[in-house]
Amino acid sequence: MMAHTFPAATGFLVSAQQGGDRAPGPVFATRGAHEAVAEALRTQTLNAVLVHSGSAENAVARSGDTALVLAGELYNREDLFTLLPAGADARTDAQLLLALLDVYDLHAFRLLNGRFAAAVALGDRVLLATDHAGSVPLYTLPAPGRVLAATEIKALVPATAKAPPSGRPVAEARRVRRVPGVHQVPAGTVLDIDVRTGTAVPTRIWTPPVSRRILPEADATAVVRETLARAVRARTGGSTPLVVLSGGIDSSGVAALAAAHTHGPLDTLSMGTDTSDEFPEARVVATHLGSAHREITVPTADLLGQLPYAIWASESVDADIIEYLLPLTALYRALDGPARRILTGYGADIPLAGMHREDRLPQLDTAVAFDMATFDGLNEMSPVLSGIQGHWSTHPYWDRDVLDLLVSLEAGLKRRHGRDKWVLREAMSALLPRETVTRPKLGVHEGSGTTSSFSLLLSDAGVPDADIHRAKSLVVREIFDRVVVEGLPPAEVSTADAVHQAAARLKETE
Ligand code: IOT
Ligand code: MG
Repeated sequence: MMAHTFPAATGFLVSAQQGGDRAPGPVFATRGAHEAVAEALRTQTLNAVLVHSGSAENAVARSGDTALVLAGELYNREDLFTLLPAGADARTDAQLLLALLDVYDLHAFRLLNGRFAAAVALGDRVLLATDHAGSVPLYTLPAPGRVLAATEIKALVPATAKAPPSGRPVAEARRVRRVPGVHQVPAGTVLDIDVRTGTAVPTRIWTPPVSRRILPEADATAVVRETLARAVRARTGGSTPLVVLSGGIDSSGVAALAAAHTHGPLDTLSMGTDTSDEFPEARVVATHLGSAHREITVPTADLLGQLPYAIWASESVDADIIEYLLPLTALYRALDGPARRILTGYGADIPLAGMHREDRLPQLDTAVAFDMATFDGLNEMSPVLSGIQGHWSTHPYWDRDVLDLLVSLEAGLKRRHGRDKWVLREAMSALLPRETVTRPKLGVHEGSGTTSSFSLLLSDAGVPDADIHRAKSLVVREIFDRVVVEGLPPAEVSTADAVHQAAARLKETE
């Protein structure tokens, strides 16, 4: 049961070297034990440090001249098994992937529905890949003779200081701010790297649907309910999960479906601040489902002080995304006690255009297409957010099948009968109270007062209203440079200092 409760590993640093055997000594924000492994292949050695919570050996697989490490987990194991010869040894997700690589080579990644990052040493090649959504971020520094890769930028920074940019450019990959030579492995892409030259060739293994499906109302709601139920079940594991619950339709839908697969009451948790909360709305759902419900109130001053933790964990430099992630970071940090498997409703608004409060169909589809073209690199789904407290989070709406389905539904099913996210609301209507099903969207950054409190902090520092958004970006980048690039512990970095620096910088450029 333990093995099914947590992935075998939740992060890694790997170094694939021709002939080498130097074990790297990394830092991670993800909490967990570290285990070093080394696999000597014919022409290269794969050294890795795994972050894990007890079963690191299950995150490594080796056969012949191939070795791999996997952080995270797969959700379509049963389907994948049917592709393997009878009796194949595929007890762990890492072994399953190894067996599939043997049959399909890098195209194995086209088959996977999961939340993972993987590094494979195979002959003279290194394959690096994440899941379709890049939901476990992966970074690389490929150089002739040595390829480095890690699930956190900060684990690669020491290597860039010692060996300045001998790294090779990576086609189609985003560079990391102020960390020379390091690139983020693009979502839905396998990088096939020649370890002798450091040259990377990308292959797309997933792309968001660009066409739209036409379905009768009843068929659309049935398929949404079934597909989401399967995604929730695959993520529920062997023990009672915890659902982070705002009382909106997204997280309430996940909670209702999780409750159906859980023996005994589900655990739910809501956060609020002293300025704002959604406690009454979440309580309605908790009562309806009979969950063991908890509320956490974070003082607003404390919340903004945790900005360095949100940026340290997510390694994101997008100020809007950080506003969504900050209240969740505060929630996870306040969740002490044993490590939990956490389900969220994060990401539902992207394929359903829930953030846009848009009732015109062309604009709605434009918003969906834009958001699906721009999510990569924002790291909003990163497991490190909860990983800093040792928890494992997973997001059923970004299950590959759920996402493919929701994106592809024609816009009129998303906005219908005067209601946003109609198809989801209707799909969940039998499982939830009427008031939850019809409740209007309130973003976590709004419900917790994060956006307004952050704005106020900047106005108080003398930033004019028109510059607030720019100032937020400056604050986020300033903190990123401290906690990611320079590697300072977040506890030693002050939001207030970053705010004053941003205000001063804006004055200079006036
Ligand atoms: P929102 O949808 O409000 O929250 C995301 C998830 O965080 C919820 O489903 C819930 O599981 C958890 N959550 C939110 N508020 C609370 C709370 N008070 N207590 C406990 N858990 C809570 C932003 C947003 O509105 O979040 N995220 C959007 C859009 C992302 C935009 N990104 C992009 N365009 N690339 C989303 O789709 O989730
Ligand atoms: Mg939501």
